[in-house]
Amino acid sequence: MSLLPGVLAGETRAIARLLTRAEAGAAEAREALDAAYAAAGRAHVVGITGVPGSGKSTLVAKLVADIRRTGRRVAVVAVDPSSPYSGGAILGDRIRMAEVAGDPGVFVRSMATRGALGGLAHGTLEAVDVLDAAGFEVVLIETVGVGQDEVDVARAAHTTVVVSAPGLGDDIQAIKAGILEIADVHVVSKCDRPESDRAIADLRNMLALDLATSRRPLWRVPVLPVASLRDEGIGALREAIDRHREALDAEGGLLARRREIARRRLVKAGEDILRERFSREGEERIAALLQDLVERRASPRAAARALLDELAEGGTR
Ligand SMILES: Nc1nc2c(ncn2[C@@H]2O[C@H](COP(=O)(O)OP(=O)(O)OP(=O)(O)O)[C@@H](O)[C@H]2O)c(=O)[nH]1
Ligand SMILES: [Mg+2]
Repeated sequence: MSLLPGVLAGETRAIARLLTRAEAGAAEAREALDAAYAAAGRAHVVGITGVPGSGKSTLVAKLVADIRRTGRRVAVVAVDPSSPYSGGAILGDRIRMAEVAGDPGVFVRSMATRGALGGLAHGTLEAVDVLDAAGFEVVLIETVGVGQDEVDVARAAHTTVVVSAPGLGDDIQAIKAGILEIADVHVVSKCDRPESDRAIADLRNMLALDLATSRRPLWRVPVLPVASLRDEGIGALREAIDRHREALDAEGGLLARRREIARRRLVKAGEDILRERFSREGEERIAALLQDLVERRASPRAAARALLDELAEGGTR
């Protein structure tokens, strides 16, 4: 049975089922996901990233409640919902504690960190398509900014928020994680703590240096203090996120960003398809080619080419 009509009507159960099937890699989900992609494109996709334990989930729960107060429906996809080494809580718990529990205008989904075949970015963004198609006006993606895959997910958003906590080290952690430059909005979290002034000043200084070489003269990246546990700064963050979307619209940047996201997703999808086919159909052939490689009768590149040609002859899916 197709889940798509239910998804397009925004039915929570149909959405949850399609996401489960997609995550399990069910073949029958493929068509519905392709249709979801076609129906998507209206949501404002916002990436929330930062090092483990920086306060992302706590922030997201508050942000969701604030966005709801503007009347919009909002969905969250959390990748790596809780890293064991950070003391972070599972996002669902935070949401359950927040005032939005039980609200049908809120949908929260945690994704497994990584499928057996890789493809974190691909799967996450397909979940975003489903939620977008289901009529959620804002889709938040929480990712831990630690690896290239996670950064890729954050970059697939229209607006990327980078969260830094004060006092977790002398350097600004975002630099270490290599995510500073992808921020459209910076948040310094846990601003009830005394060290937060220093973190805010450091970030602002860095951005001032950065401004000289900025390729985005029309958008000034703000540094916003937030204290999620005290509900301070959340409204200002929501406004900055909305303003960023408006700025993108106004300067024609949204189309450029959509094209860039589309390009990256196309390449990622291609890589995923290849990886799947290698592991599903290529094992036997790989085993046969290994001896040629070991005995240097073929180079890895030549052998890979031969393998790809064979797989291409085998079908197109
Ligand atoms: N003092 C203070 N602590 C906070 C604040 N926000 C979050 N925390 C604490 O910081 C810790 C991590 O918070 P999370 O929201 O789970 O952080 P996270 O970035 O989602 O963590 P991971 O998902 O594991 O990467 C928890 O102990 C929170 O209670 C805040 O505004 N002030
Ligand atoms: Mg979290």
